[in-house]
Amino acid sequence: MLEEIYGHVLRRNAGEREFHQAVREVLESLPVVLERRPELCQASLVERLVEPERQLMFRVPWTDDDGHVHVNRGFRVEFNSALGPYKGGLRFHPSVNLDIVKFLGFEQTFKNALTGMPIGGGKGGSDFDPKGRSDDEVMRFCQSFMTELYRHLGEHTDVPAGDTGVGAREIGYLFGQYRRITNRYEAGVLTGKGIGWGGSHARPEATGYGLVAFTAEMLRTRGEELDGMRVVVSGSGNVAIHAAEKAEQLGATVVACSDSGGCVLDEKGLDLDLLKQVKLVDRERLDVYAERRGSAATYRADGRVWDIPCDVALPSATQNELDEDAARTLIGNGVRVVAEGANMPTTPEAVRALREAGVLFAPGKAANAGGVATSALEMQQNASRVTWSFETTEDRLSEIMRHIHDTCYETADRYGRPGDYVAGANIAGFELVGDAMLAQGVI
Ligand code: NDP
Ligand code: 2IT
Repeated sequence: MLEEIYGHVLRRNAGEREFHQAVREVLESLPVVLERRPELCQASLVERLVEPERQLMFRVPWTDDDGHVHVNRGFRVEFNSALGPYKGGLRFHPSVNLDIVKFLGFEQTFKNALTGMPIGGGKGGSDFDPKGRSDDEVMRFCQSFMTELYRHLGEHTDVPAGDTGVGAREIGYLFGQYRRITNRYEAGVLTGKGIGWGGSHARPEATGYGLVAFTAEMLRTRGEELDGMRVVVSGSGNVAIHAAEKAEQLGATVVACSDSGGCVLDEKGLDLDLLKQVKLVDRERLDVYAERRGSAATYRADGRVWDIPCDVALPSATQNELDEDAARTLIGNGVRVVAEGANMPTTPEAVRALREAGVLFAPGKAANAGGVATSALEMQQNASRVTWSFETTEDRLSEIMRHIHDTCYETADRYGRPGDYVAGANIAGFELVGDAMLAQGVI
């Protein structure tokens, strides 16, 4: 039956390779659970689960600083609302298309379920490239994007946040336009807001911090800890930098990171203040980091970060960035843990190679769920019009990451796949969403 459903997904979503990949990976985990719980394949439940509830695609025209008009495409895929309002980020990157947004929305549905919080799954974005654009251009783009999207949003309907290319600056412009059009101060309609106007402490840090908390939990099952370990992250954006920061706080040395231009090796450990300044404030490339850092760091244009020996690898840039060849190099160099900060960064062949070599592997839908979980904490704070301290919020995040880890670990055990976090995450996420869909009837 699952093969038949997958065949239908291939035909109905022709050419959407990332979406196929994400669906296949989940379906491959399901035979054991459907055998034990046949009610979860009644009423075409799996067929409904792989079909988004709603897919929105719209034109986004905007004017650049020289007066030229550009036409981008906007997307929002509202994938599943069985557990709560659609929730998930917006990605602005030239590679964004319907395929990418659908794979992300599908993953988000299970990820959000694993947090144990009342949020459904969705994702959106645009093929707009913010690189090299002025703040004014980004603002005009965001305003045009929201002028269409606002009618589909609402704190009880659909609540976007950031993702690649969308951070506090973009969320500010998007929120301003939403407030202006609707004449409502509806703080809970977007998350990742600034701290002075409805944002949550620890939301910027949450995905990276949560990723490292999950990694530490995995190591604990083997009686090990991060202290003294050598870590490599890919990417140097929101997720990568905050993962590096938490890993350093726990006593690890983060020796390398990357961006779309190349990677940097810094044997004594990355200078995170400098990295934040270069990447998050100045919006510069990593060669600028290496230049300002002096002799401590080496920059490798087009270099592969996975060639640098490490105990822990945290792919935190983009989908399918860690392939089988990279996995074999990591294994050869003695890697102990690979935990996904990005969404689907490891190819299926690479995941197989890592698992066969006994490397602890954490799928993104579990390991990077700290970001969206803290978004849900932001929604809670907005609903009750309070702001918690950084410490309170981070404590809750740590508790949630422990809960997600234990859920995946115990579910994998319960279904005869001990230590298989991919199976654990997929099965636990499926049971949570599936049970709710079953209870709510054929919709
Ligand atoms: P940012 O935009 O802050 O940073 C992205 C980083 O990845 C940059 O260093 C960028 O390089 C690099 N990158 C992006 N696309 C590519 C590409 N095609 N090839 C090579 N490098 C690339 O994004 P985030 O850190 O927020 O997101 C990173 C990943 O984490 C994404 O997969 C996202 O979906 C996922 N994620 C994000 C969450 C969040 O809360 N922000 C939550 C959970 C997952 P450059 O600077 O050169 O562009
Ligand atoms: O992939 C993700 O989980 C995110 N980009 C965060 C989504 C959110 O709603 O905070």
